Amino acid sequence: MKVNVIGLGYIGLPTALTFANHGIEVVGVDVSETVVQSLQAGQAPIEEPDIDRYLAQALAKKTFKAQLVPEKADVFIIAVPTPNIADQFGSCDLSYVKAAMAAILPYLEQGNTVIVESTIQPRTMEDIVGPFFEAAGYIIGEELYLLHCPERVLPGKIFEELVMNNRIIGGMTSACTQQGKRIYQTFVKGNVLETSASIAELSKLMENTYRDLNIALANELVQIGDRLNIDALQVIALANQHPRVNIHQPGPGVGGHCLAVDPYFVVAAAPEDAKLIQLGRMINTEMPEFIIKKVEEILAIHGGNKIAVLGLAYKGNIDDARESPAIEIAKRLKQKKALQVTTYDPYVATSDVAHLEVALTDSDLALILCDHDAFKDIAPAAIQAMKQKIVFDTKNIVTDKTRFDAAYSLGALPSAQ
Ligand code: SAJ
Repeated sequence: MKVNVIGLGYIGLPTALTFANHGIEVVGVDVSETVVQSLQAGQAPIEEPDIDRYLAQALAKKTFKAQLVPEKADVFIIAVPTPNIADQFGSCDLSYVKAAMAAILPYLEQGNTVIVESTIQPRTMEDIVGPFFEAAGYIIGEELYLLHCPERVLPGKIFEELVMNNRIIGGMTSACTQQGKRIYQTFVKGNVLETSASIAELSKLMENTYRDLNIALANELVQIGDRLNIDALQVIALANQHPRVNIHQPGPGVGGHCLAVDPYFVVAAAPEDAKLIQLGRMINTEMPEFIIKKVEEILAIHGGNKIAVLGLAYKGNIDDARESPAIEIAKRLKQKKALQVTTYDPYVATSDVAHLEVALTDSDLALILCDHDAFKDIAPAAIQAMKQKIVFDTKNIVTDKTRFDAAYSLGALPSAQ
Protein backbone atom coordinates (compact mmCIF):
# COMPACT_ATOMS: atom_id res chain seq x y z
CA MET A 1 0.00 0.00 0.00
CA LYS A 2 1.28 3.49 -0.86
CA VAL A 3 -0.09 6.56 0.95
CA ASN A 4 0.01 10.26 0.13
CA VAL A 5 -0.52 12.52 3.17
CA ILE A 6 -1.48 16.03 2.11
CA GLY A 7 -0.61 18.60 4.79
CA LEU A 8 2.38 17.96 7.07
CA GLY A 9 1.34 19.81 10.22
CA TYR A 10 0.48 18.75 13.76
CA ILE A 11 -1.67 15.88 12.50
CA GLY A 12 -0.48 15.12 8.96
CA LEU A 13 3.18 14.69 9.79
CA PRO A 14 2.75 12.36 12.79
CA THR A 15 0.19 10.38 10.78
CA ALA A 16 2.59 10.09 7.81
CA LEU A 17 5.46 9.00 10.06
CA THR A 18 3.29 6.47 11.89
CA PHE A 19 2.26 4.81 8.62
CA ALA A 20 5.90 4.97 7.39
CA ASN A 21 7.20 3.36 10.58
CA HIS A 22 4.70 0.56 10.11
CA GLY A 23 6.26 -0.33 6.75
CA ILE A 24 3.93 1.66 4.50
CA GLU A 25 5.43 3.74 1.66
CA VAL A 26 4.41 7.33 2.42
CA VAL A 27 4.75 10.47 0.33
CA GLY A 28 4.28 13.55 2.50
CA VAL A 29 3.00 16.55 0.55
CA ASP A 30 3.03 20.15 1.72
CA VAL A 31 2.72 23.50 -0.06
CA SER A 32 5.50 24.95 2.09
CA GLU A 33 8.97 24.64 0.52
CA THR A 34 10.42 25.28 4.00
CA VAL A 35 8.52 22.37 5.52
CA VAL A 36 9.52 20.02 2.69
CA GLN A 37 13.19 21.01 2.81
CA SER A 38 13.28 20.82 6.60
CA LEU A 39 11.79 17.31 6.57
CA GLN A 40 14.08 16.09 3.81
CA ALA A 41 16.98 17.38 5.93
CA GLY A 42 15.66 15.32 8.86
CA GLN A 43 14.38 18.35 10.82
CA ALA A 44 10.78 18.21 12.04
CA PRO A 45 9.17 21.66 11.68
CA ILE A 46 6.92 21.12 14.72
CA GLU A 47 7.61 20.41 18.40
CA GLU A 48 6.28 17.02 19.48
CA PRO A 49 8.00 14.46 21.73
CA ASP A 50 9.78 11.70 19.70
CA ILE A 51 9.01 13.27 16.32
CA ASP A 52 12.71 13.65 15.38
CA ARG A 53 13.32 9.99 16.16
CA TYR A 54 10.32 8.83 14.11
CA LEU A 55 11.36 11.06 11.21
CA ALA A 56 14.93 9.74 11.26
CA GLN A 57 13.69 6.14 11.33
CA ALA A 58 11.31 6.68 8.39
CA LEU A 59 13.95 8.47 6.32
CA ALA A 60 16.49 5.74 7.08
CA LYS A 61 13.99 3.03 6.05
CA LYS A 62 13.19 5.11 2.96
CA THR A 63 9.46 4.69 3.69
CA PHE A 64 8.93 8.45 3.91
CA LYS A 65 9.75 11.36 1.66
CA ALA A 66 8.43 14.92 1.62
CA GLN A 67 7.69 16.84 -1.55
CA LEU A 68 5.54 19.67 -2.92
CA VAL A 69 3.28 17.61 -5.18
CA PRO A 70 1.31 14.34 -4.84
CA GLU A 71 2.11 11.08 -6.61
CA LYS A 72 -0.03 8.16 -7.71
CA ALA A 73 -0.87 6.06 -4.67
CA ASP A 74 -3.52 3.77 -3.18
CA VAL A 75 -4.58 6.13 -0.39
CA PHE A 76 -4.72 9.94 -0.18
CA ILE A 77 -5.11 11.44 3.31
CA ILE A 78 -6.04 15.13 3.53
CA ALA A 79 -4.83 16.69 6.79
CA VAL A 80 -4.78 20.40 6.03
CA PRO A 81 -5.92 23.30 8.26
CA THR A 82 -9.59 24.20 8.49
CA PRO A 83 -9.65 27.54 10.32
CA ASN A 84 -12.75 29.61 11.04
CA ILE A 85 -13.93 32.12 8.48
CA ALA A 86 -14.36 35.51 10.16
CA ASP A 87 -18.06 35.54 9.36
CA GLN A 88 -21.12 35.81 11.60
CA PHE A 89 -20.80 32.33 13.11
CA GLY A 90 -17.12 31.41 12.44
CA SER A 91 -17.90 28.82 9.78
CA CYS A 92 -15.35 26.38 8.43
CA ASP A 93 -12.84 27.63 5.86
CA LEU A 94 -12.63 24.73 3.39
CA SER A 95 -10.25 26.47 0.99
CA TYR A 96 -7.26 24.31 1.98
CA VAL A 97 -9.34 21.12 1.77
CA LYS A 98 -10.63 22.11 -1.67
CA ALA A 99 -7.08 22.93 -2.84
CA ALA A 100 -5.91 19.52 -1.61
CA MET A 101 -8.80 17.77 -3.42
CA ALA A 102 -7.87 19.56 -6.66
CA ALA A 103 -4.17 18.73 -6.16
CA ILE A 104 -4.77 14.97 -5.83
CA LEU A 105 -7.43 14.67 -8.56
CA PRO A 106 -4.97 14.23 -11.47
CA TYR A 107 -3.25 11.36 -9.65
CA LEU A 108 -6.39 9.44 -8.67
CA GLU A 109 -7.15 6.05 -10.17
CA GLN A 110 -10.09 3.67 -9.84
CA GLY A 111 -9.94 1.75 -6.56
CA ASN A 112 -8.16 4.55 -4.69
CA THR A 113 -9.21 5.78 -1.25
CA VAL A 114 -9.49 9.44 -0.23
CA ILE A 115 -9.67 10.18 3.50
CA VAL A 116 -10.35 13.62 4.97
CA GLU A 117 -8.79 13.81 8.46
CA SER A 118 -9.13 17.58 8.78
CA THR A 119 -11.86 18.67 11.18
CA ILE A 120 -14.74 19.87 9.00
CA GLN A 121 -18.19 21.41 9.36
CA PRO A 122 -21.16 19.03 9.60
CA ARG A 123 -22.30 17.62 6.21
CA THR A 124 -19.11 18.73 4.38
CA MET A 125 -18.50 15.17 3.10
CA GLU A 126 -22.09 14.72 1.85
CA ASP A 127 -22.57 18.21 0.43
CA ILE A 128 -19.12 19.20 -0.85
CA VAL A 129 -16.44 16.48 -0.91
CA GLY A 130 -18.59 13.65 -2.30
CA PRO A 131 -20.10 15.78 -5.10
CA PHE A 132 -16.62 17.02 -6.07
CA PHE A 133 -15.33 13.51 -6.82
CA GLU A 134 -18.65 12.40 -8.36
CA ALA A 135 -18.42 15.40 -10.73
CA ALA A 136 -14.95 14.10 -11.67
CA GLY A 137 -16.65 10.88 -12.82
CA TYR A 138 -16.14 8.53 -9.86
CA ILE A 139 -18.85 6.32 -8.38
CA ILE A 140 -18.26 6.64 -4.65
CA GLY A 141 -18.02 3.28 -2.90
CA GLU A 142 -17.28 1.41 -6.12
CA GLU A 143 -14.63 3.29 -8.13
CA LEU A 144 -13.43 5.55 -5.32
CA TYR A 145 -13.60 5.01 -1.57
CA LEU A 146 -14.28 8.22 0.38
CA LEU A 147 -14.17 8.70 4.16
CA HIS A 148 -13.89 11.16 7.03
CA CYS A 149 -11.60 9.82 9.76
CA PRO A 150 -11.14 12.62 12.30
CA GLU A 151 -8.11 12.67 14.57
CA ARG A 152 -8.47 12.92 18.34
CA VAL A 153 -4.87 13.05 19.53
CA LEU A 154 -3.59 15.32 22.27
CA PRO A 155 -0.66 17.55 21.27
CA GLY A 156 2.29 16.36 23.35
CA LYS A 157 1.06 12.75 23.22
CA ILE A 158 0.29 12.50 19.49
CA PHE A 159 2.30 9.40 18.59
CA GLU A 160 0.97 7.43 21.56
CA GLU A 161 -2.64 8.46 20.99
CA LEU A 162 -2.54 7.88 17.21
CA VAL A 163 -1.96 4.21 17.97
CA MET A 164 -3.81 3.68 21.24
CA ASN A 165 -6.94 5.85 20.85
CA ASN A 166 -10.14 4.46 19.38
CA ARG A 167 -10.50 5.66 15.79
CA ILE A 168 -13.72 6.79 14.12
CA ILE A 169 -13.97 5.52 10.52
CA GLY A 170 -16.73 7.44 8.74
CA GLY A 171 -17.38 6.07 5.24
CA MET A 172 -19.63 7.61 2.59
CA THR A 173 -20.79 4.01 2.01
CA SER A 174 -20.27 0.82 4.00
CA ALA A 175 -17.71 -0.35 1.40
CA CYS A 176 -15.81 2.90 2.05
CA THR A 177 -15.93 2.26 5.80
CA GLN A 178 -14.55 -1.28 5.39
CA GLN A 179 -11.72 0.06 3.20
CA GLY A 180 -10.89 2.71 5.81
CA LYS A 181 -10.91 0.08 8.56
CA ARG A 182 -8.33 -1.99 6.65
CA ILE A 183 -6.10 1.08 6.20
CA TYR A 184 -6.09 2.27 9.83
CA GLN A 185 -5.68 -1.20 11.25
CA THR A 186 -2.15 -0.91 9.93
CA PHE A 187 -1.29 0.75 13.25
CA VAL A 188 -4.43 1.50 15.32
CA LYS A 189 -4.52 -0.63 18.47
CA GLY A 190 -7.62 1.09 19.85
CA ASN A 191 -11.10 0.14 18.67
CA VAL A 192 -11.95 1.01 15.07
CA LEU A 193 -15.41 2.60 15.29
CA GLU A 194 -17.34 2.18 12.04
CA THR A 195 -19.93 4.84 11.16
CA SER A 196 -21.12 7.18 8.41
CA ALA A 197 -19.16 10.25 7.28
CA SER A 198 -21.78 12.67 8.63
CA ILE A 199 -21.88 11.04 12.05
CA ALA A 200 -18.06 11.02 12.10
CA GLU A 201 -17.94 14.76 11.35
CA LEU A 202 -20.39 15.79 14.06
CA SER A 203 -19.11 13.37 16.72
CA LYS A 204 -15.59 14.78 16.33
CA LEU A 205 -16.91 18.33 16.67
CA MET A 206 -19.01 17.38 19.69
CA GLU A 207 -15.98 15.88 21.48
CA ASN A 208 -14.37 19.32 21.54
CA THR A 209 -17.66 21.19 21.96
CA TYR A 210 -18.45 19.09 25.05
CA ARG A 211 -15.06 20.02 26.48
CA ASP A 212 -15.32 23.71 25.59
CA LEU A 213 -18.78 23.95 27.18
CA ASN A 214 -17.62 22.24 30.37
CA ILE A 215 -14.71 24.62 30.65
CA ALA A 216 -17.19 27.48 30.15
CA LEU A 217 -19.21 26.10 33.07
CA ALA A 218 -16.07 26.17 35.26
CA ASN A 219 -15.23 29.70 34.07
CA GLU A 220 -18.76 30.89 34.82
CA LEU A 221 -18.49 29.29 38.27
CA VAL A 222 -15.32 31.36 38.90
CA GLN A 223 -17.32 34.52 38.25
CA ILE A 224 -20.15 33.34 40.51
CA GLY A 225 -17.54 32.58 43.20
CA ASP A 226 -16.05 36.03 42.72
CA ARG A 227 -19.48 37.61 43.25
CA LEU A 228 -20.33 35.47 46.27
CA ASN A 229 -16.77 35.37 47.70
CA ILE A 230 -16.68 31.56 47.51
CA ASP A 231 -13.61 29.58 46.35
CA ALA A 232 -14.71 28.09 43.00
CA LEU A 233 -11.69 25.76 42.82
CA GLN A 234 -12.64 24.10 46.09
CA VAL A 235 -16.26 23.91 44.95
CA ILE A 236 -15.15 22.09 41.78
CA ALA A 237 -12.80 19.77 43.67
CA LEU A 238 -15.59 18.73 46.02
CA ALA A 239 -18.31 18.46 43.38
CA ASN A 240 -16.00 16.19 41.36
CA GLN A 241 -15.85 13.79 44.28
CA HIS A 242 -19.28 12.70 43.06
CA PRO A 243 -18.81 9.58 40.89
CA ARG A 244 -20.66 11.10 37.95
CA VAL A 245 -19.52 14.70 38.09
CA ASN A 246 -16.56 16.03 36.11
CA ILE A 247 -16.54 19.83 36.13
CA HIS A 248 -13.47 20.87 34.17
CA GLN A 249 -10.78 23.34 35.29
CA PRO A 250 -11.29 27.10 34.86
CA GLY A 251 -8.55 29.14 33.25
CA PRO A 252 -7.72 32.42 31.50
CA GLY A 253 -9.70 31.29 28.45
CA VAL A 254 -9.61 28.43 25.94
CA GLY A 255 -6.96 28.25 23.24
CA GLY A 256 -5.74 25.88 20.59
CA HIS A 257 -6.91 25.08 17.11
CA CYS A 258 -9.59 22.73 18.37
CA LEU A 259 -11.75 23.75 21.31
CA ALA A 260 -11.56 27.40 20.30
CA VAL A 261 -12.51 26.53 16.72
CA ASP A 262 -14.67 23.41 16.39
CA PRO A 263 -17.78 24.60 18.31
CA TYR A 264 -18.20 27.43 15.79
CA PHE A 265 -18.51 24.83 12.99
CA VAL A 266 -21.53 23.34 14.77
CA VAL A 267 -23.03 26.78 15.40
CA ALA A 268 -22.52 27.79 11.75
CA ALA A 269 -24.37 24.66 10.59
CA ALA A 270 -27.39 25.21 12.88
CA PRO A 271 -27.23 28.69 14.45
CA GLU A 272 -30.87 28.79 15.60
CA ASP A 273 -30.41 25.55 17.53
CA ALA A 274 -26.83 25.78 18.86
CA LYS A 275 -27.69 28.37 21.54
CA LEU A 276 -25.87 26.77 24.52
CA ILE A 277 -22.76 26.17 22.38
CA GLN A 278 -22.67 29.84 21.38
CA LEU A 279 -23.05 30.91 25.01
CA GLY A 280 -20.18 28.64 26.07
CA ARG A 281 -17.90 30.17 23.45
CA MET A 282 -18.86 33.67 24.63
CA ILE A 283 -18.07 32.85 28.27
CA ASN A 284 -14.67 31.43 27.34
CA THR A 285 -13.74 34.28 25.01
CA GLU A 286 -14.64 36.81 27.74
CA MET A 287 -12.30 35.23 30.32
CA PRO A 288 -9.25 37.33 29.25
CA GLU A 289 -11.17 40.51 30.16
CA PHE A 290 -12.10 39.01 33.54
CA ILE A 291 -8.44 38.13 34.22
CA ILE A 292 -7.30 41.66 33.32
CA LYS A 293 -9.92 43.14 35.65
CA LYS A 294 -8.58 40.98 38.49
CA VAL A 295 -4.97 41.96 37.68
CA GLU A 296 -5.96 45.62 38.02
CA GLU A 297 -7.70 44.89 41.35
CA ILE A 298 -4.57 43.11 42.64
CA LEU A 299 -2.36 46.06 41.64
CA ALA A 300 -4.85 48.46 43.24
CA ILE A 301 -4.49 46.56 46.52
CA HIS A 302 -0.69 46.14 46.50
CA GLY A 303 0.48 48.99 44.27
CA GLY A 304 3.03 48.61 41.52
CA ASN A 305 2.73 48.37 37.75
CA LYS A 306 5.36 45.85 36.57
CA ILE A 307 3.87 42.53 35.48
CA ALA A 308 5.77 39.36 34.53
CA VAL A 309 3.40 37.45 32.22
CA LEU A 310 4.42 33.79 32.51
CA GLY A 311 3.14 31.63 29.65
CA LEU A 312 2.05 32.46 26.09
CA ALA A 313 1.27 28.96 24.73
CA TYR A 314 -2.35 27.80 24.77
CA LYS A 315 -1.55 24.88 27.08
CA GLY A 316 1.27 23.42 29.15
CA ASN A 317 4.62 22.14 27.90
CA ILE A 318 4.07 22.75 24.17
CA ASP A 319 5.04 25.63 21.89
CA ASP A 320 1.67 26.11 20.20
CA ALA A 321 0.23 29.58 20.79
CA ARG A 322 -2.66 29.41 18.34
CA GLU A 323 -5.81 31.12 19.69
CA SER A 324 -3.95 31.39 22.99
CA PRO A 325 -5.81 33.46 25.62
CA ALA A 326 -2.41 34.29 27.14
CA ILE A 327 -1.37 36.06 23.96
CA GLU A 328 -4.62 38.07 24.07
CA ILE A 329 -4.16 38.98 27.74
CA ALA A 330 -0.51 40.03 27.25
CA LYS A 331 -1.49 42.17 24.27
CA ARG A 332 -4.29 43.95 26.13
CA LEU A 333 -2.11 44.53 29.24
CA LYS A 334 0.64 46.03 27.05
CA GLN A 335 -1.90 48.46 25.62
CA LYS A 336 -2.40 49.93 29.11
CA LYS A 337 0.15 52.76 29.28
CA ALA A 338 0.38 52.67 33.09
CA LEU A 339 1.66 49.08 33.04
CA GLN A 340 5.08 47.62 32.28
CA VAL A 341 4.59 44.10 30.90
CA THR A 342 7.30 41.50 30.23
CA THR A 343 6.36 38.11 28.78
CA TYR A 344 8.26 34.85 29.24
CA ASP A 345 7.40 31.40 27.88
CA PRO A 346 10.08 28.69 27.72
CA TYR A 347 8.50 27.21 24.59
CA VAL A 348 7.34 30.28 22.67
CA ALA A 349 10.08 32.13 20.79
CA THR A 350 8.18 35.41 20.66
CA SER A 351 8.57 35.89 24.44
CA ASP A 352 10.01 39.28 25.43
CA VAL A 353 12.81 37.68 27.48
CA ALA A 354 14.54 34.32 27.41
CA HIS A 355 14.80 33.65 31.13
CA LEU A 356 12.23 33.39 33.90
CA GLU A 357 14.39 35.31 36.40
CA VAL A 358 14.81 38.21 33.94
CA ALA A 359 11.02 38.45 33.59
CA LEU A 360 10.52 38.36 37.37
CA THR A 361 13.28 40.86 38.27
CA ASP A 362 11.79 44.01 39.87
CA SER A 363 8.26 42.87 38.98
CA ASP A 364 5.24 43.57 41.18
CA LEU A 365 3.19 40.61 40.00
CA ALA A 366 3.85 37.19 38.40
CA LEU A 367 0.80 36.41 36.21
CA ILE A 368 0.78 32.68 35.34
CA LEU A 369 -1.36 32.05 32.24
CA CYS A 370 -0.14 28.61 31.14
CA ASP A 371 0.44 25.32 32.98
CA HIS A 372 4.05 24.76 31.89
CA ASP A 373 5.94 22.58 34.37
CA ALA A 374 8.52 25.39 34.58
CA PHE A 375 6.05 27.52 36.52
CA LYS A 376 4.96 24.93 39.09
CA ASP A 377 8.02 25.22 41.30
CA ILE A 378 9.62 28.62 40.69
CA ALA A 379 12.98 28.82 42.48
CA PRO A 380 13.03 31.05 45.60
CA ALA A 381 16.01 32.91 44.10
CA ALA A 382 13.92 33.91 41.09
CA ILE A 383 11.07 35.01 43.35
CA GLN A 384 13.61 36.90 45.49
CA ALA A 385 14.35 39.08 42.43
CA MET A 386 10.75 40.34 42.39
CA LYS A 387 10.03 43.80 43.81
CA GLN A 388 6.71 42.51 45.28
CA LYS A 389 6.42 38.73 45.67
CA ILE A 390 2.85 38.43 44.39
CA VAL A 391 1.53 35.70 42.09
CA PHE A 392 -1.79 35.42 40.27
CA ASP A 393 -1.86 31.77 39.21
CA THR A 394 -4.78 31.42 36.74
CA LYS A 395 -3.91 27.75 36.12
CA ASN A 396 -3.71 26.80 39.81
CA ILE A 397 -0.39 25.02 39.35
CA VAL A 398 1.98 26.65 41.89
CA THR A 399 2.95 23.93 44.36
CA ASP A 400 4.32 26.10 47.22
CA LYS A 401 2.35 29.36 47.47
CA THR A 402 4.16 30.29 50.71
CA ARG A 403 7.19 31.31 48.62
CA PHE A 404 5.14 34.40 47.72
CA ASP A 405 3.94 37.15 50.04
CA ALA A 406 0.52 37.07 48.34
CA ALA A 407 -0.91 34.29 46.12
CA TYR A 408 -4.09 34.72 44.07
CA SER A 409 -5.86 32.11 41.93
CA LEU A 410 -9.28 31.67 40.30
CA GLY A 411 -10.43 30.31 43.65
CA ALA A 412 -8.74 33.03 45.71
CA LEU A 413 -9.48 36.23 43.84
CA PRO A 414 -8.91 39.74 45.20
CA SER A 415 -12.16 40.33 47.10
CA ALA A 416 -13.86 42.90 44.96
CA GLN A 417 -16.16 43.69 47.85
N1 SAJ B 1 -8.48 23.89 29.23
C1 SAJ B 1 -9.08 24.50 30.33
N2 SAJ B 1 -9.63 23.71 31.30
C2 SAJ B 1 -9.61 22.34 31.21
C3 SAJ B 1 -9.00 21.74 30.08
C4 SAJ B 1 -8.44 22.53 29.10
O1 SAJ B 1 -9.12 25.73 30.45
O2 SAJ B 1 -10.10 21.67 32.13
C5 SAJ B 1 -7.94 24.73 28.16
C6 SAJ B 1 -6.47 24.49 27.89
O3 SAJ B 1 -5.69 25.30 28.73
C7 SAJ B 1 -6.36 24.91 26.43
C8 SAJ B 1 -7.70 24.52 25.84
O4 SAJ B 1 -8.59 24.37 26.95
O5 SAJ B 1 -6.20 26.32 26.34
C9 SAJ B 1 -7.69 23.23 25.01
O6 SAJ B 1 -6.94 22.30 25.69
P1 SAJ B 1 -7.20 20.70 25.56
O7 SAJ B 1 -6.50 20.09 26.73
O8 SAJ B 1 -8.62 20.44 25.38
O9 SAJ B 1 -6.42 20.19 24.34
P2 SAJ B 1 -6.32 20.40 22.76
O10 SAJ B 1 -7.16 21.50 22.27
O11 SAJ B 1 -4.86 20.45 22.50
O12 SAJ B 1 -6.86 18.98 22.19
C10 SAJ B 1 -8.22 18.72 22.06
C11 SAJ B 1 -8.44 17.29 22.52
N3 SAJ B 1 -9.86 17.02 22.51
C12 SAJ B 1 -10.43 16.54 23.64
O13 SAJ B 1 -9.77 16.34 24.65
C13 SAJ B 1 -11.89 16.26 23.56
C14 SAJ B 1 -7.77 16.33 21.57
O14 SAJ B 1 -8.12 14.98 21.91
C15 SAJ B 1 -8.24 16.62 20.15
O15 SAJ B 1 -7.62 15.73 19.23
C16 SAJ B 1 -7.84 18.04 19.78
O16 SAJ B 1 -8.56 18.92 20.69
C17 SAJ B 1 -8.25 18.29 18.35
O17 SAJ B 1 -7.30 18.35 17.52
O18 SAJ B 1 -9.43 18.35 18.08
